[in-house]
Amino acid sequence: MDLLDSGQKFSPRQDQDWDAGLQFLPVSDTKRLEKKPGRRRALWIGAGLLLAAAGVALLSGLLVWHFHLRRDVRVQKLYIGVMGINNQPFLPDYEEPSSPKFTHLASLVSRQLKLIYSKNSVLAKHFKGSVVQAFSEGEDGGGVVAYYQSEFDVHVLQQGALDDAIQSLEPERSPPESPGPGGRMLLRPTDALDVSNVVSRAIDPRMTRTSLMVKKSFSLHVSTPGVLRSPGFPDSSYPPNVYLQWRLRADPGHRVRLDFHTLILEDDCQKDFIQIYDSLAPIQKRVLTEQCGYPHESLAFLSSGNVLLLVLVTSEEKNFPGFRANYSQISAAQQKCGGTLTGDRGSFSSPFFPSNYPPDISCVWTIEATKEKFVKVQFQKFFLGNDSSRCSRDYVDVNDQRLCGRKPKSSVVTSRSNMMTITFHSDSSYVDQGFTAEYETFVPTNPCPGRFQCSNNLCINQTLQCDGWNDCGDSSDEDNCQCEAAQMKCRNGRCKPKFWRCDGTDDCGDNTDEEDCGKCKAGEFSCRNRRCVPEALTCDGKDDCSDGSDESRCEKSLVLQLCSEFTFRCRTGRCISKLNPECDGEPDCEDGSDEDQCECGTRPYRSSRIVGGVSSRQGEWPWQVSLHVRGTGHVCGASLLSNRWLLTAAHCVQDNGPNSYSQADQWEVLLGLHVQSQTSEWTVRRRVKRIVAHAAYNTATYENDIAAMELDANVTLNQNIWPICLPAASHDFPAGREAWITGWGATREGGLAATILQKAEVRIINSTVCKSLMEDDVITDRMLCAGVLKGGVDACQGDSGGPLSVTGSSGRVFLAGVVSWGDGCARRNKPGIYTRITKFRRWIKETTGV
Ligand code: 4AZ
Repeated sequence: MDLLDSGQKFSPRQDQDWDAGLQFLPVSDTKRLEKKPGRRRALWIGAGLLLAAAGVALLSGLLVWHFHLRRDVRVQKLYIGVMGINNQPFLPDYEEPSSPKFTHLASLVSRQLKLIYSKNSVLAKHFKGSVVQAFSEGEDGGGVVAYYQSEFDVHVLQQGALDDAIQSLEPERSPPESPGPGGRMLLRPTDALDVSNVVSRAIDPRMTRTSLMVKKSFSLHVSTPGVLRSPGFPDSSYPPNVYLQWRLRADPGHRVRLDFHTLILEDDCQKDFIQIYDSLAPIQKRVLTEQCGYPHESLAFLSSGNVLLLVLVTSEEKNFPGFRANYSQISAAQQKCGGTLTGDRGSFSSPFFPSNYPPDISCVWTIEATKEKFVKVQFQKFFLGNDSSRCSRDYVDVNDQRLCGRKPKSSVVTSRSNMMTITFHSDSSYVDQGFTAEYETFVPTNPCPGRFQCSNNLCINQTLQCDGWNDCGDSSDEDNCQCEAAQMKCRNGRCKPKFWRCDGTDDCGDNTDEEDCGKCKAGEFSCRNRRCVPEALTCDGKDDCSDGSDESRCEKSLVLQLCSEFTFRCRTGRCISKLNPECDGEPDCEDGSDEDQCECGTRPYRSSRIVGGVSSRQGEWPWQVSLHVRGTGHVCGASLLSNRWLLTAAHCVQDNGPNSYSQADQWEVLLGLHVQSQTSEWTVRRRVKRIVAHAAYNTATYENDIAAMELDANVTLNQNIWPICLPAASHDFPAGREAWITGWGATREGGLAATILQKAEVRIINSTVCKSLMEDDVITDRMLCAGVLKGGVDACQGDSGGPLSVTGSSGRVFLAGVVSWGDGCARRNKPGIYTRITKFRRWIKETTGV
C-alpha cells in the first residue's frame, strides 16, 4: 500500500517516544556557555583598575577571563545504546511505546542503566538520564532487545574520558553465556533483568545538529508489503533540516527487506543522507549503508533479524526529489546459503544477489569434482566492500585464499585437487552487493577443451583470439597473433585494425600504432594544425602551436593567456589547459565553473535497433527518449538534457507530405521507456510545448541536423530518467574512443524496429578516414563518424535523433553526437554519421538554456 496515497503522510504510526525523548534529551553535543556574572564583574573591575597601567595588563585580564569561561564550558552528550535482556519474553505490547507493558519494562531498563553507570565514577558523576525508545525480539528469537538513549552532562575537556568510560562498559567480545556489564540486577526478585551485551555509542554529530527543526519517528510492520517515501515525494522536494526515522519490523523468524525504487538526494553526505541500520537504534556498529546523491549500486537491503531502521537527515533548503522504497518481509528460513555442488559446471552466488547480502551471515560451498579433475571458479561479479587490504570484514575464502573488495570479471581461482571449499562471510556492518560465480571442473592436462586458454586461466571462444579486442581481460588473447591484411602488427605482437593508426589513442598498449605518424619526429608534439613543436613545450602555459593545441591536453589545469577552440573556457572568460575538464569531478577553473550543472550522465544503480546490438538493461540509458507521433508510434529517438529539454535530429521534425512533424502537438514523448508498447511505473509521458529545429538545417546535405524540444511540463528525474552531459565546445572525442549507440530503430537495413531498447558499441572514426570512405565531400566538420568498419554494427532507421554516448574520464556520460544519417545501415566501410555536438554547444545553450 502506498502510504501517501492512503492519506497518511509517510507512515501509519508516528511514535510518541521520539518526541518525548527529545523533550527529555534536547538536541545535544552543542556547547553551552554558562557565564557567572558576579565573577565576571569582579574580573572587569580588576581589569578596569589595571587599565590605566598598561595594555599588557588588559591582555592578561582577557586571558584570565578566557580561561575562566572555558572552565565552565559544558556539553550535553548523548549515547545511543542497545541492551539484551535474556529473561523476558517478547510481548506484542512492547511494540507500542504508549502501552503500560512498554512503560514498565522501559523503567526497569532505565534503572538498570543507572545502576550500570553508578559503578563507574566518571559515568556516575555526569549521568543525567535515559530514555528507552523501542524494543525488539532478541536474536535467535529469545529475550528482548532494548534501544535507548542516555544523556550525560560533562565538561568539554572531559568528553574523551566519558567516551572511554562508555567504551569500557562493552566487553571486547563477550561470550554468549557470560553476563555483560551490570550482569543480573537484583532490584526485587520479580524485576530482575538478566542483561547481556550492553553497547553504547556516541550519536553521529550530524544527527544532533542544532538546526534540525523536525525530528520524527515512524513505526511500520512489514508483514504486508508496502511503500515508504520521503516527505513530498515525488511531487515536491524533501523538506530541509529534518531528522526522520522509520522503524521497520517483520514477523518473528523473518527478515525485513527494503528495496529503493528511487533515491536522489543532494550529493554531499555531510548535508543530506540516509542511513540504514540492522537495529532499531542508529548505532554505528550496525550501520548497513550510508547513501547520498544519486547512488548507482544495488539499493535493496536485508536485515539479519526482524528489525531495520531507516534514517533521513537533511540540511538547508534545496531541490532534490528524495526516495521511494518498497518494504516487505522474507522468511529467515528461505535462502539458506551454501551446500555441496557436484557436476561439471554450475553457479552460485551470495545470498539474495543482486540485493545486498544481509549482515552477520556465513555460507560454505564445497565443490566436488570426480577424482582426476580440478576445479576452477570465475567470479562474474564481485562487490565485497572497500576493505581490500586485510579482508577482515566481509570476504570470500577460496581454498584458504581470502578475497574481498571489488574484483574485475576476469578473476579466476583454480584448485590443485578435485575439491574446492568456498566460504562467504559478512560481519555486522556495511553490506554490499556480493558476488556471482561460475565453476567448472577440468582435466589438468587440458584445461580449456576446444577453447583458448588465457594466461589468467580463463577459457574463451577461439574466434575471439586475435580479433583486436581484449577478451581475456589480461590481453593474452591478443598476443603473438598473425595479422590479417586489414590489421597492423604492434611491436608487442598484437594485431589492431589499420585505421586505428595515428588516431591519438594507444590501441596497441605499447603505443606502436601512434609512432611514425609521418608528421613529427620523436620527442615532438603534433599540433592539431600539423605543426610540430618540442614535447617539452607542451603544457607550459604558452601557445607554441599557435592553435593552442599544445596546451589543451594537459593533466594539470593552467590558466592560459589565450583561448583557442581547443581550450576550455571558464565562466570568468579565462581558459585552462586541461583536456575535457568539465564534470570530471575536479574543480579546474578558479571559479569552479567547469563543475557546474554536472547532475548528468550518471547511470542508475539497479536493474536488473541498432544493427548488431543487444538488448539493454532497464535504466541503462536513462537519457534515451522515444519520440512518438501521436497515433503512429515510435518514429525517432532523442536525448534528455534537463528536466524540460530534449535534443533530437532536425530531420525528425520536418514536415513530410501530409505529416506536419514540425508541429509540437503531433508528438508524444516517452521517457524512462524500456520496451515499446510496454509502459511501466517508470515511464513518463509528456507532450511537446515547442520544437526549435536548427535554422540552417539542410535537407539535402543533413548539415546542422539538430533540433531541441521543450516538454509541456517538467519531468521528475528518477533512475530511469536522467539527463546526459553536454560536452563543452572544446571537448575532444578522439578517433578510436569507444562510444555507444542506442535506440528502437531497425535491427537490419530495411528491417523491423526493435521493441526492447538496443545498444551497440562503436568507435569514433577519424574524420580523414571517414571522408575517404564516404563519397563526394559529404562529411563536414559539423558531423562526426562512428561505427565498426568491418560492418555489422550501426544505427539505422528509427534510431535517428538518438544519442551517441561516450563515457568521460570521471565515468559521466557525454553526448558526442545525434544519430543523423548513413549510407544504408551496418555496411562494411560505411560508418554512421552523427551531428557533432561540440559544434552546437552555443546553439544549445542559446536555444534551451542548458
Ligand atoms: C535513418 O534512416 C538512418 N546507418 C539513421 C542512421 C543511419 C542510417 C539511416 C546510419 O534514420
